[in-house]
Amino acid sequence: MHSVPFVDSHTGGEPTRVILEAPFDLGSGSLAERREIFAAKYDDYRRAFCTEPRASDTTVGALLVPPSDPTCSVGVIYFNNTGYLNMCGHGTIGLVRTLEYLGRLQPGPHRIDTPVGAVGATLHADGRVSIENVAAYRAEKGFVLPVDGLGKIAGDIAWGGNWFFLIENHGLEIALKNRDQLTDYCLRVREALALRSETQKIDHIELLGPSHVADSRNFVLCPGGAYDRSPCGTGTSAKLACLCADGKLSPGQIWRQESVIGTIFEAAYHLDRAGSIIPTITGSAFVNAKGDIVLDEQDPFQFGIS
Ligand code: PYC
Repeated sequence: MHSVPFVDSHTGGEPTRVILEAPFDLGSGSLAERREIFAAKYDDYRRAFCTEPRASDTTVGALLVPPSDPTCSVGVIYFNNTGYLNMCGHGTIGLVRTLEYLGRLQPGPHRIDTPVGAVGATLHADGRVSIENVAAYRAEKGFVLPVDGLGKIAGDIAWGGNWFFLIENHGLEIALKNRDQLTDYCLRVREALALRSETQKIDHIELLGPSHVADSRNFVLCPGGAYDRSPCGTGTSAKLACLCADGKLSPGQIWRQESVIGTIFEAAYHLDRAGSIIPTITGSAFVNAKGDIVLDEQDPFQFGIS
């Protein structure tokens, strides 16, 4: 039997489980290289941390590792019930609050290494956290996709730390009562994207609609099949890239993105010296559990149900 310490939090309703000590050695390569080793040799542990009976399809795991970028104080590899993420906005907000809870980080600016590059993270005195994400961009506007049962759907393809297909004209109300219908719609779109070599990499689907309290409300289907309870940090970054490309949001202008459950991220972007869009996403997270993952050799489901 062995045990692995963790701390759980939620960011706008979306859970993050920070694994404090890897029970295996990933070497000292880049975070992208270490993520490959995690996937190739230790994927059992991903399932142990993120699937039933210990967790669910909403859980995003965050493995804390030493950074490879010397400007960062920590490194993190994100994963879920089905695989690995590139970056995770809500997860990074949760990670910062977890490190504060553990007394490992104070209010102020920090840098965190991820498989897609270093991100900035500022812990504010009131407990909110701002993430300065990797550069975001729109790769294609108005990509037309034939979808089984839905006809031709047009959407934008954008990168915000993960790949997104963003759809405005879906004809559905973005409301929690419609979550099954919204999930079914997104699953069909994702299946259609997966059939085409040029869009296979897109694993997040984001539906956008009007909000009564913010600039927009979204429904984001995550790769594991669950919808994001938060407004999705990387999805909001992808949305900012589209707004900037359409000339609808200027640098520094605030964009308030509401999630399908009513939680809000405040977002803005600046342009770096190369002219790339650097999104900043601000939100709140709360630590809500801590403990040890216990791996018992006698347990047929010690590495999850799969
Ligand atoms: O906040 O970037 C995010 C995210 C990705 C998947 C779930 N949340």
